[in-house]
Amino acid sequence: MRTLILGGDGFCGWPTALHLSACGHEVAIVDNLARRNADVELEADSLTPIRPLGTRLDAWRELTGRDIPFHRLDVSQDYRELLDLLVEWQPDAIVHFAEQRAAPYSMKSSWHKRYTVNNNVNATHNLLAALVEAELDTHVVHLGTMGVYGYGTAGVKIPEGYLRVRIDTDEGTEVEQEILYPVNPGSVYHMTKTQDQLLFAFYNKNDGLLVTDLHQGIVWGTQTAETRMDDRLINRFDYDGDYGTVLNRFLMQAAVGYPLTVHGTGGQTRAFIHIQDTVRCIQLAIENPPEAGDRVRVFNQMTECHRVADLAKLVASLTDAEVDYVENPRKEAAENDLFVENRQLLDLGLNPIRLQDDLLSEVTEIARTYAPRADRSKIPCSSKWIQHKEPAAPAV
Ligand code: NAD
Ligand code: USQ
Repeated sequence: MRTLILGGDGFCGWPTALHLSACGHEVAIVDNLARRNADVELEADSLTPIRPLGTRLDAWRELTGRDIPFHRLDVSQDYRELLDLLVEWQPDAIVHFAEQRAAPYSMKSSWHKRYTVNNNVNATHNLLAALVEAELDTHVVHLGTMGVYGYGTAGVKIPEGYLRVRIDTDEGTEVEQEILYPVNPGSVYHMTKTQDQLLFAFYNKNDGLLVTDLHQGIVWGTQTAETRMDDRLINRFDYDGDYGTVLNRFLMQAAVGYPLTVHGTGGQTRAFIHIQDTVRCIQLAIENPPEAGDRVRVFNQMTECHRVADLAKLVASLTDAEVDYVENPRKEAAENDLFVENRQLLDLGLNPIRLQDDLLSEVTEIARTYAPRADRSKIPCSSKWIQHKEPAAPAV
């Protein structure tokens, strides 16, 4: 299969490109290196020493004999180049990771809000418009987020994308329908993923585009079977206050002796998945495409739910780290329960890696090994959901 990876230099995209290449797919990468540029802007860096993309690709060719071409273009802006590439390369599947993915980064300022909306919504729309113009029936596999649903569940499992509802008609009868699960984003970033859903629904209805939207939980871990093959293939590990996600941050904080930064009471419950399972899920989605005429297919790509405070306690028990309950910079529920339906990927053959089984190796293999590269000043979360104005000076 010919598979194009948009955002193939990123945390999820790079190991996915290698995994699909190892599985025999003909793979090409598109990326504009925006994520590496954000590190320059934030004066932050991956905990792991990631190599330039050219070095990564040379190493993969040297180790496996497999070539992964790289096209540097901005999916949200370089429409003509994207269209030409699709017409020339005729991919069977496109995995779309090419979005700004950090909630705190998306809330830093009006510039960051506008950048995130322009980048994410236009990238998705350009891809869909280009597929129609190129007259391709390529399967689009998009990385969405569990955050489109919000994290409250009224005691029922969050279904995979669609909700069955009953509505009273004016005639006093009842009609039943399936609708997209009502959205409830908690950041500008998460909001762009809810906009993506509407774009997919429209292009699926109007043009019959084949789309699988993977509503993924928080990805933890670093390495996959392929990125472990050589130091030059190592995956990125974000730990800074904007891009670092909660569990990987706790692992790194434990390794450098920084008290674990639990926001508020840590009552927030979230869905998680290991990076090795991420690449496996994407393979399963690509190799089992929807049929022509199918509506947008939604899979909940997560394997387990945990409360943030419990994760902190678990990491502390493995490492002797201290736990610090800091003021929550976000506007989010102090506590929530979360129950998620994830049958479809399990039925396709996903065999999840459990957090309990792999957490310790992540601490020793990655967090402790690269701890000397850490910059402690980049750990605090400085992006606040509400920018408090200075109180007005008292009238005299
Ligand atoms: P990342 O920032 O590491 O990777 C995204 C890649 O896309 C980067 O290499 C970036 O340079 C590229 N990119 C961004 N905008 C682009 C554009 N306009 N044109 C071309 N390339 C562009 O993020 P990630 O963690 O790999 O996440 C990938 C996707 O998975 C995102 O869409 C994210 O929303 C989703 N996701 C991630 C997680 C997670 O925990 N990391 C969880 C759920 C969903
Ligand atoms: N949190 C802490 N301490 C920290 C960092 C975070 O308590 O040091 C808390 C946050 O307040 C939040 C929870 O942990 O309640 C998760 O935060 P996160 O930064 O790990 O995850 P989030 O912002 O939701 O975003 C990440 C990815 C995003 C993806 C999303 C999946 O960056 O791309 O879409 O996870 S989900 O959370 O399921 O929506």
